[in-house]
Amino acid sequence: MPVDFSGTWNLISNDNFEGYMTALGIDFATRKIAKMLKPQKVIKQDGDSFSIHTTSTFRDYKLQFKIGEEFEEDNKGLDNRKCKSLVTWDDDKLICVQAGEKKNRGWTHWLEGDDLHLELRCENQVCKQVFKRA
Ligand code: ECB
Repeated sequence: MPVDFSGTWNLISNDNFEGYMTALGIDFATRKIAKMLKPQKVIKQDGDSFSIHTTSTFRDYKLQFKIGEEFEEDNKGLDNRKCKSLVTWDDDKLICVQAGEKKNRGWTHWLEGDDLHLELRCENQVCKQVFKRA
């Protein structure tokens, strides 16, 4: 049985979000607002099908995908660039490669104890987020 990420998760730490957003070309004013946010993730996992809904007081972002099936991602409300994205398992880690204009773009989710971890990558920047169950 694979690990189950399902649940509602609240952000408790957010390391180098500023660097990640700068690598994505997010403007100064938007970065100042965005780095104050404490987003919540609602993850639904049903076999190989996932939905990850990231919500905040400023912007929301909803992603749906199936493991191993490449999809068009629009990053609407984030940097608005389109990517060809693919999510796969690497042991108990969920790995997304977001191929497009930005090199080395992607993310990894895993569970550690009771916490949900997320590494967000773009170019040479890595943002590390940790979430606890709501
Ligand atoms: C949606 C809450 C954050 C809103 C930030 C608003 C503006 C900043 C613009 C771009 C920054 C890039 C990403 C924001 C960081 C988190 C949003 C979702 C990141 C993501 O790809 O999550 C994955 C893995 O959980 C699922 O989409």
